[in-house]
Amino acid sequence: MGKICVVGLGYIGLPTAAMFAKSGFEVVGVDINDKAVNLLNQGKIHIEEVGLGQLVKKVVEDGRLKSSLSPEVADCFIIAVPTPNYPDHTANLEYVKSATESLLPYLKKGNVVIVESTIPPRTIDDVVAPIIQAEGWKVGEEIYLAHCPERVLPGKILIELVENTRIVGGINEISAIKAAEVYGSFVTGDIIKTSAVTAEMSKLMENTYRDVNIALANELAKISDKLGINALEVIQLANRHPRVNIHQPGPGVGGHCLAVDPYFIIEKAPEESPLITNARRINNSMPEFVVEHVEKIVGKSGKIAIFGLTYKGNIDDIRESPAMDAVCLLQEKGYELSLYDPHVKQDQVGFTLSTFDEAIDQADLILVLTDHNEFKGLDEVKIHTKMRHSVIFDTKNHVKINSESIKYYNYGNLFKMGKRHIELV
Ligand code: SAJ
Repeated sequence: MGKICVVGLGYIGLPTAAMFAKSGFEVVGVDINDKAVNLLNQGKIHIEEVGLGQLVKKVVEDGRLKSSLSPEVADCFIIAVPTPNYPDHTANLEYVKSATESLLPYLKKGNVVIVESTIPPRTIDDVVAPIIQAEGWKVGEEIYLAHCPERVLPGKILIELVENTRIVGGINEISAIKAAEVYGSFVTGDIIKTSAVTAEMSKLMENTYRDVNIALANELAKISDKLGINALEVIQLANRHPRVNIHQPGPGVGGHCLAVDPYFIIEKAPEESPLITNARRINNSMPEFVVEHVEKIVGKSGKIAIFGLTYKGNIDDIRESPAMDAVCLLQEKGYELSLYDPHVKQDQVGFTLSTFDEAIDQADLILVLTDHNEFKGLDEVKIHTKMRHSVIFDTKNHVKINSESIKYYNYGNLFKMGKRHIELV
């Protein structure tokens, strides 16, 4: 076993570092966040992930994982830093570049350098390799370079890191072989070797596939609203075909993957990607679509209880959340809003959060924007007694309502909304 240096100790880098340590490597984790580094050296973690706390504690106590503000000489370097996007949606590669530069003083012949960060196609060839070459190294001969994207789901990271198929894209064949050997230490899923650019593109296309399919479902919701069709029933029926899988419509697409990655393709080939571009437009238009329907229900003013702010159910992540966009639009229009999200902490948002009781008190509408488990069965008696109007608009088709006197809308019956369903009191 050798030594691995992991640069970037976030949601991907830290679990990856810990898994390598568990499988016998000596691992040094590097981050610019000194608080995170100090915590880790005490065997504690700065992020939430199932099972990660125990694992890190063990490998730190065993002396196999330590953390530092700067890299060290190692056999393999893994870069797992964020790739945020600029306001025009193009990829900001500054962290990837500076992480690569930070390794240069420590590189030695035979090292393997792996980039796990999500990057636009050709970044390994056009951005990362030239930085290493400029130091005088022959990339692919003296230093092996590869892109190995991650594809794990938060909450299941430690399991998926081991079991998922891993794509290993080398700048040349020998680089792919060397990088695949590294992952072979703990990955039980298939490890598939390819070129760096193919690996870059396949990672982006996984999330783009999902984004485009969700856009199709959202477009169906809009069409069905116009034509008086139950979109949810259409999806159910069409999906009985053995080769059809229409996704679910909703208030839009959020998170740091689906709402970001397709733009990395668009920036490289804008003329050739009208479908991907339009899918992004459609999904981005959904908060506005939701707000138009809120207006149809409550009219120009009223109190709206927002249920759910995160980008998807049962997590605490509000990055790129369409729910937050809908909240801003409703606020601009002057509605009184109360926000209820049992997974979000007050310091995460600039708005005041409410309890369930406070949120529904004298509300004219419950607007469900996230499918948290807590929203599945709501207290119908309280809805009756506390709300001014017992109406729910469930953009995730998630809430189960039994009482017939609660008016319930989802994307299956939008067309039943009249111009105005509630008389103002
Ligand atoms: N959504 C819908 N309709 C659907 C499915 C999802 O509107 O039918 C929405 C969700 O509400 C959410 C957004 O899409 O706002 C994204 O959620 P998600 O669960 O599809 O994906 P992420 O962003 O949490 O994680 C994805 C995963 N990629 C795929 O499933 C192809 C994950 O495996 C990747 O590791 C992750 O992106 C990543 O890091 O790239």
